[in-house]
Amino acid sequence: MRSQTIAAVATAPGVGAVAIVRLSGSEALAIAKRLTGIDPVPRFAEICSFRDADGRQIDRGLLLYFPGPHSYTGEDVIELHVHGGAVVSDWLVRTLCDFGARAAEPGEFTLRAFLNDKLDLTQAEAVADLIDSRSRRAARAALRSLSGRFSEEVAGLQTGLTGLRVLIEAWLDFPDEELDLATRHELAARLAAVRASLEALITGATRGAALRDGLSVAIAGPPNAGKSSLLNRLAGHDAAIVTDIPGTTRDALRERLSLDGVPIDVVDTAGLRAAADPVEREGVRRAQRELGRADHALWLGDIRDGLDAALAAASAELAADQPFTLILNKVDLSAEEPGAIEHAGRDVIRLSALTGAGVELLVDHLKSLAGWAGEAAGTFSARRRHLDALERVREALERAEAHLPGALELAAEELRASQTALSELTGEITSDDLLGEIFSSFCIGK
Ligand SMILES: Nc1nc2c(ncn2[C@@H]2O[C@H](COP(=O)(O)OP(=O)(O)OP(=O)(O)O)[C@@H](O)[C@H]2O)c(=O)[nH]1
Ligand SMILES: [Mg+2]
Repeated sequence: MRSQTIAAVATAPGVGAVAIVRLSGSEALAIAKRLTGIDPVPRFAEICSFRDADGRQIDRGLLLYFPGPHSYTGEDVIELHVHGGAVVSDWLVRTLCDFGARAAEPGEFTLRAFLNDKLDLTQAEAVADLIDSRSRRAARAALRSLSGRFSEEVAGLQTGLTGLRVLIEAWLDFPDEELDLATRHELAARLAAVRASLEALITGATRGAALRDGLSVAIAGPPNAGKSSLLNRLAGHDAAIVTDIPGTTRDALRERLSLDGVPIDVVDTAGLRAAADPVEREGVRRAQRELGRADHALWLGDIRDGLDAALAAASAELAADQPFTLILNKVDLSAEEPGAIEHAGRDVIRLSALTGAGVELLVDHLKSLAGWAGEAAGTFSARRRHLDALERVREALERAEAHLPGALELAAEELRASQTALSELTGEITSDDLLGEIFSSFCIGK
C-alpha cells in the first residue's frame, strides 16, 4: 500500500479557475513523463499538454516536479495545475491511475510526510486543523503547531525528564547509598521545573482545543421564557421568530457563533411543556433530542418566577447528568441587576435578552466553558487526544513526586511512563489504529 504511487485532486471539488492534481511516489516522475512527453526540471514550472492513454489531450497546464526527499511527502511529488471544474481533474486522475498510480486515501499525502519524518504527529494534525479552522485565531494556533512550537515544548519536557531519570538511575546503581541532600534538592528542583513547563503546555493546549472544538449549547426552558430572543441576541441578528405567544418555536434552530474565535454552536428549541397540539408536541420531542446532543444546556426561566422555581423546573426537565447553567431572563422587568452568581453549586446568570443587559456575562461564561481563558502567546492547536496524554503525564509526575526521595525505583518507573505518554503526542510511539483514526479525518488530496 505504502509503496504505491498515489494521485488525487488537491483542490476543493466544484467550479474554480484552477484545479491542482498531485502525484506522489516512486513512479511519479515516470508517470508525469508519460502524461506530458517532457522530462521535467525540478522546481521549475513548465507549461505542457496532458494526454490520456489514447493520446487524447485532457488539458494544457502547468507541471511542477519536487524530487524527494525535499518535497511535502518526502517522496517524488508532481503537481499538475489544470483548468478548474470536475471533468478535467477527474479525467486527469483517472489517466494517472491508468499509468500506474492509484487514488489516494484521505490524508494519505500527509500520512506519508509523517512516515518519512517530514512532520511529527502534532504537526500533521495541525495541517488538518489549519484547513478546518473557523477563525483567524484558530488558524494562527494551528500554524503555531504546524511550525513545530508544540513539538518543541514536548521535546523540552522530554529533555527535562531524561535529565531527571539520569540523575535517579545513577543512584540506583548504588542501592545501599542514601540520596545525599544536594541530590535531593536537585531532584526536587528539576521535577518542579518540569511540572511548571507541563502546566504551561496544558494551558496552551487547553486554549487551542477550545479554539478547535468549541462547545455546543442548547437553549431550553418553558414557553415564552425568551429562548429565541436570547439566540437572536447572541447571534446578533434576527434568526428566530419571537412573539409573545407561548409555543412560537417548533423547529430547532441552529446558529454557529464565533465568540472571540471560539466556535460555539447554539440551538434554540421549542418551549418544554405538555402540549396538546401535535406540531408543538413534535417540537418538544426535538427539543429533548437537541438537549441530549449538546455539551451544555442553558436553562432559561423568567426571573419574576424566582430562582428556586426555575431551578426546580430545570432539574425536573433535564437529565440528571446534563450540565446546565441557569439563566434568569427578563431582568429588565424586575428590580434586580444583571449579574453572575453561584447558587447551590450551579452557575446562575441574570440578564435581559431583550435589552442585552448582562449578555456579556453569558458570553464570557460560554467561552470559559469551552476552555478558553483568553489569548496568550503559547496557544497552539490541540485536540482531546493531546489533552488526555498531557493529563496522563501530569498524573505520572505526581506519582513520581510522591515516591521521592525514598522509593527511587518507583519514581524512575513513573518518569518513564510520563515519557511514554509524551511520545504519543509527537508520534514516536503510535499504533496503526491511531494513525488510521487521525488521517482518515483529513480531506482527500491532503
Ligand atoms: N421585557 C423582556 N421581554 C422579553 C425578554 N426576552 C424575551 N422577551 C419577550 O418575551 C416574549 C417571548 O419571547 P421568545 O423569545 O419568543 O420566547 P421563547 O422562549 O422563544 O418562546 P417559545 O418559542 O414560545 O418557547 C416576547 O414577547 C419577547 O419580546 C427580556 O429579556 N425582557
Ligand atoms: Mg422561541
